[in-house]
Amino acid sequence: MSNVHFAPLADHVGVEALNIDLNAIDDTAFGALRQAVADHGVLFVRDQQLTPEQHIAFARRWGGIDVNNYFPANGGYPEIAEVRKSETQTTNIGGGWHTDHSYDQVPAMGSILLARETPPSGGDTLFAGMGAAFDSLSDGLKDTLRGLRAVHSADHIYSTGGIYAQTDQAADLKGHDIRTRAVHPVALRHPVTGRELLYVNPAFTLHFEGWTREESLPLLQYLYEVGMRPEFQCRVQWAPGSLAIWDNRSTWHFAMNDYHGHRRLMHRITISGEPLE
Ligand SMILES: O=C(O)CCC(=O)C(=O)O
Ligand SMILES: [Fe+2]
Repeated sequence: MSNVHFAPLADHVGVEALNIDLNAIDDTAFGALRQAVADHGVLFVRDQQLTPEQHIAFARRWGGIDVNNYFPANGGYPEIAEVRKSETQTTNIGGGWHTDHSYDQVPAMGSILLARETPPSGGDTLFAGMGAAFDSLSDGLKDTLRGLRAVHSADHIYSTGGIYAQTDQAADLKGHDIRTRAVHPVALRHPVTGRELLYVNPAFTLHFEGWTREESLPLLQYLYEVGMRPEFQCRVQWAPGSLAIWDNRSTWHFAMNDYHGHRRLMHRITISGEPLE
């Protein structure tokens, strides 16, 4: 039995591991953390003292590392992406509901985000549980979704003509010429728990396969409204040394942008996933 203690963050998503030192956990405790992420979608831990090397070593326990193509790398550590906003910037990264890397053929399993500098207040991150969102749908709609696949891309976000190019994050981001397209099931079975999940997201999903965007939007908008219901969410409040690990298949997240005039710096390592079909 593992002696890691957990406290839920909300009814349907999120759990916090208490009194734990990620530099000193044995394989049993690590197994409990892995199970917690599978079961709750996001695991939150406070007060960690991790150097960049220790952050990378911890990430490698979870699996391979996917280097993000768009975010600036942290100095000497290509595995670590910087998610940052300065005192003078007004746009943040991740300030809309999304799941990371759904535009990849094999989307990342998850991300490990470590807070380095946080504003005096604000800058929380919201997470939403896509298992609970799927469960809440009618049997008829669930059956329809089981027969659908959706097309995902990041081009409208990160390319030269994309959303960030118009903002004060443009100079920090890279990969403007990369083109992405992936097709994934809309009702996904979680590879570990087998739980059914709603796998479309407002940022990267373009349309249902074989449907036009115009035909897809009404149903997508409905699914997004369900996914955004406050009852399926939890909220994480960061301080330097806080760390979150989330599962991109079973959760969405949203970085609040309510701290203008202050710096916020997060270090993110993205963990490789497995094919979704
Ligand atoms: O900064 C945050 O809280 C989250 C940003 C984000 O979307 C990400 O790191 O994937
Ligand atoms: Fe994100």
